[in-house]
Amino acid sequence: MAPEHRGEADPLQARLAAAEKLARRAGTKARAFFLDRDTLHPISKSDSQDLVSEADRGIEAWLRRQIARQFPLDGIVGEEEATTEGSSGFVWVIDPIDGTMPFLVGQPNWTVSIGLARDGEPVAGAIHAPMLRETYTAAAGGGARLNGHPLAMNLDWNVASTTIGFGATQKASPQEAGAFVEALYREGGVLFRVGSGALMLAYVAANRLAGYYDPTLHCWDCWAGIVLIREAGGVATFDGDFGNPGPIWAGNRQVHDTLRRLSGAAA
Ligand code: 2AM
Ligand code: CA
Repeated sequence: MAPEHRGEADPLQARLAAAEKLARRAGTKARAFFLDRDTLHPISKSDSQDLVSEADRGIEAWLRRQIARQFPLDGIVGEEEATTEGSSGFVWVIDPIDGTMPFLVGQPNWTVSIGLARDGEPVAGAIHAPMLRETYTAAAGGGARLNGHPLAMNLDWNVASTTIGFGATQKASPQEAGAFVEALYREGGVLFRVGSGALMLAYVAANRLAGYYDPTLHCWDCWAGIVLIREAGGVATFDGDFGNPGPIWAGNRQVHDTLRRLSGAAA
């Protein structure tokens, strides 16, 4: 065990437990902002639908303080602030509100997403949807859970079995987004979208969607969800990294491979 983890019974389990607790507490704070959202002052970041408010900023700052206090040697990558470098090998990958747009317009489909990397690999995650009263958790080798109940993905489904999540934003190429939707419908698929990539990944893990594709997702939107998918028996490939957004494909092996083909990705 690395010297910085000596004294921790199980460094990963300790962090998963903390991530779940922090996601719930952050969710309670976010819910209070949500119920009073008319008092917020959102501003746009990269485009008119890419928004941030004092709720996102305040909750990320609070999460960073809690993580730094409990795990001072860990790094932190988050949506609203610059990266904190660490030395433990663990990096927290956090989105205080995934789905700022649905949050601001009063939809319930937003989440707090807290993922963990160890030596660059996704190893744990907690996704909390306060308005849906759902908490998804997973740690490498420990399975995935929804409100404590184990999740196991349907391994027989194909893209025509039930709906497919698709998360293109204004950062996506209109031509490629259109071509993917056409290809999906030709294959017998039907499209689903809510404003939280983390929630759509959690829905795949919970067999509420057959798969998910997003051409330009950030690591904080998908890090926790990747662990959920893999621990529920599925496959997730993310071609971005901590510094750059990238495409993500998720589903059982068959659905994952079909979504890659339909999106024009190499096999
Ligand atoms: P965010 O709310 O944390 O910025 C899914 O494609 C991702 O895009 C989400 O995880 C969400 O991240 C962002 N998103 C959701 N709805 C959006 C919209 N209407 N415009 C731009 N980005 C959106
Ligand atoms: Ca966000």
